[in-house]
Amino acid sequence: MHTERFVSRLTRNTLALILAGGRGSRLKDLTNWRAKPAVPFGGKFRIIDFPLSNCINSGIRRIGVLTQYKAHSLIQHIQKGWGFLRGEFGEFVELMPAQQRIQPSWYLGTADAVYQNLDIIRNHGPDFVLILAGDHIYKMDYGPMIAFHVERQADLTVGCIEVPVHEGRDFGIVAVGEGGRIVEFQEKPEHPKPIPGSEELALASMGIYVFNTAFLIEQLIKDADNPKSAHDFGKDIIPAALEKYRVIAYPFRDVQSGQRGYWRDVGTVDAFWLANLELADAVPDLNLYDTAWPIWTYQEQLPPAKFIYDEEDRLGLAVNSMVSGGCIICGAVVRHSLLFSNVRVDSDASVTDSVVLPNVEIERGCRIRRAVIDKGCRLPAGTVIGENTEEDAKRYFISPRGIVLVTPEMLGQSLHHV
Ligand code: ADQ
Ligand code: ADP
Repeated sequence: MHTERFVSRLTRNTLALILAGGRGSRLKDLTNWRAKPAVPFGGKFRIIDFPLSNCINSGIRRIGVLTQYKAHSLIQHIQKGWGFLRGEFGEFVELMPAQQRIQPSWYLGTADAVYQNLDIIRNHGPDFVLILAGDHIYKMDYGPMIAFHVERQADLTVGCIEVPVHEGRDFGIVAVGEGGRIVEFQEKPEHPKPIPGSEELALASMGIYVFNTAFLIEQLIKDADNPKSAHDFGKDIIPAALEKYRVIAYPFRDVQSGQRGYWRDVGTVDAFWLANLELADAVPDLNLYDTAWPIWTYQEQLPPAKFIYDEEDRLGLAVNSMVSGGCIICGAVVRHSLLFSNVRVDSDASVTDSVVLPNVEIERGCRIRRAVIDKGCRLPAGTVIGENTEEDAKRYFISPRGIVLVTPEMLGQSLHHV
């Protein structure tokens, strides 16, 4: 067991870099105007709040966020919500936009995104660099992972999790040899190899890496000179390092239970819908009420949610649902749904199995089922969604699972009408 003091010395000497530049195109129109890490999640958070909170809760207070694609609302969120760290104690959340610092291009792959910030990394002078993706939902204490990295005398440690083998195609798949050493790494293989002895599972890279700083710098410089490289950690840097260096797999465990932890890529409309709705379960796998591992965010100061009768004495209520601040439900029924901030649901409307992002107005008599409604939509009185797929398909995006995604543009509405 590592002592707390040992771990805190390591986390203090770590710089976290959150890769937040990807579009997340499988989220379809939800990422037309914002980067995937900025997509709202869980009623009042955005996806990036999870890795950021993990850093803070792990005692890592030096954090760079690397942005690129449609970064406006991401930058705004971080500036408004994450400025509470104390610069005078060497703490910061710093934005690192793709800015053509070294070469006249935007970021190529993920390794290039880090390479282009090498001078900033050098200036901060950390012993370790922790590289994270900005687009996963999970709670993880990075301290034990960095301690593991040091104890195993690794050059690079890769956070790993078991996934069903048929999902392995979406990940970097790892084969582990003696002492946890990674002996094979295949980025998104056509035929993922199962873990020996368990045909159903494969070991996947979570895209979480601990590097010794000097080693990282050396590898990035070497990679930048390689014209054949896609400049990506999964495709290039890790496979190239396996033979000569100590690259170790770290098994991810839940902060509370010590079991295989909750870790979700909410990268598709279906996964996004499901992960949000699961939060409304009686005992969800992801506990947002855990005071030992709080998820921080920026939130507007809003009045409490309000549930009222309408003028005809119809009940306004929500069950098996989460309802955020600023919502008003008047004479309408919300079932098994998640309402983000400032959602209005008017008389005689019903919302079922749906995820409703902030500032949405659902007018009189609407019936909404199995839908994701994007920020700022106004659903005119009597709108019916989720009952007739053919009708819906003419205007909206329908996911493979039949979830209807509705954005202001699909409704022919301008963006900031609320
Ligand atoms: P992918 O899921 O394909 O694979 P990738 O597209 O490389 O992930 O993006 C990783 C992170 O970097 C995301 O948070 C994304 O937003 C961000 N990002 C992508 N391009 C960027 C750029 N040019 N600049 C800044 N940020 C950028 C990776 C690994 C796999 C691993 C999975 C785990 O390559 O091996 O299994 O993550 O999800
Ligand atoms: P979020 O929903 O992530 O909070 P916003 O609604 O503020 O973000 O939009 C993100 C960014 O994209 C903003 O700069 C916004 O002005 C821009 N944007 C969003 N939708 C459109 C659109 N339909 N046309 C042009 N710009 C848009």
